[in-house]
Amino acid sequence: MRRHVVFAVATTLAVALGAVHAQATEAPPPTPVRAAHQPPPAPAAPAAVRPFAPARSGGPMSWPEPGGYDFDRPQVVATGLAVPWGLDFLPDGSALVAQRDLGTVLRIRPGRPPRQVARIPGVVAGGEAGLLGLAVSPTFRRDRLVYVCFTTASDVRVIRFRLGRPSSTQVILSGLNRATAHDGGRIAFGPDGMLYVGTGDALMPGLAQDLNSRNGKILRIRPDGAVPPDNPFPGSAVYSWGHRNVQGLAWDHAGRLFASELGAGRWDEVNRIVPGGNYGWPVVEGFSTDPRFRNPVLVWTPAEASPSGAAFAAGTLYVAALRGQRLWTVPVDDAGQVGVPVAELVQTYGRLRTVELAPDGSLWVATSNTDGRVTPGPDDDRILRFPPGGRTPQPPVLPLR
Ligand SMILES: [Ca+2]
Repeated sequence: MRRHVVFAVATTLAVALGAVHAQATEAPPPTPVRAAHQPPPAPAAPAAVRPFAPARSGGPMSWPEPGGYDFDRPQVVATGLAVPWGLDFLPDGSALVAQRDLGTVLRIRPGRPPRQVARIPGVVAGGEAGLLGLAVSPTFRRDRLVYVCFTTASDVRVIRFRLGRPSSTQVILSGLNRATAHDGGRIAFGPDGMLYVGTGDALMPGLAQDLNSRNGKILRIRPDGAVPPDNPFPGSAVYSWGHRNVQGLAWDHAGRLFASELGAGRWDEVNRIVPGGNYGWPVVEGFSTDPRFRNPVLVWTPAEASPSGAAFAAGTLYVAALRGQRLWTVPVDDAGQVGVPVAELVQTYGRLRTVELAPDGSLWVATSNTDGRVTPGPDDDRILRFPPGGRTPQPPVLPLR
């Protein structure tokens, strides 16, 4: 019963915040919303949210404190980037970042200018398409492999290449439908060593409910592209289905996968992914009582979220919001239940595309103000580094071109 109450507050709050910001779009930027310091809003959750309240016995819930980072004091580690999208780290702590429209990969080291280390052949950008996700091999020290997901003229695909060997490209996954929007594109290695790929419906919503299509899915493949024998649908890369446009993948400390996806206009979602789960799109968006579909653990309105990248650190799920222009922080307890989300960086750096946890415990956030949706500022796009809490912040680094 306690669980019911906590969840109702969380969803009500998300809904209430959305209403506030929808009305405030022409107003000056609001101050950051720190929901944990506010009383729960009075309005009841809308009917669409009510059905999801899993009965659960047990004692009082204790939520880890969200945050752990000083969001007022970032290090700017790169400026002047062109639509940074996928971002991952090399063992030395430097980052590789994919530039969507240019099809290039940059290496970013705090205090040094970004350096181009690869140009991906065959990238055809346009709209939301282009060079999207990037993941460094978990065994990079041994194989030096980097994985990227992108749109060509005819499909969405994943290739891998050896860093410093541009001619070494190898196709891992190909043939997914591409479109000018809804291309998914986030890729990440799970704690099981498998590569997960968030895909979109490519503007063909029905594909999400078609198990013979890899669009509108989360895919799970081996690092060489083969289908693992323990996938939920034998012989298929499909891990979960019924998705609209998955751009965020993150695992908690217990190995549970959380995925963010952009809604069509009513509800953006964070889902806790189980193998074989059907998450409803396009039959339902947000919550439903249809037993065929799994409900999200959290919804936001597109105005307050439009979520892209996601990351986990110290009991908190971080979600980068594009249209919402904020970093959502979501406490997740040991049982995998989500608490009340707290918004950070609200309209501070503009649209946020990507958030990733660095090997040194810092949180890196990439903006997305050059993606054609807003007028970029003089330093856009930027990559920001937030040191872990409790540590002395490093001296600020001069913005680099
Ligand atoms: Ca859904």
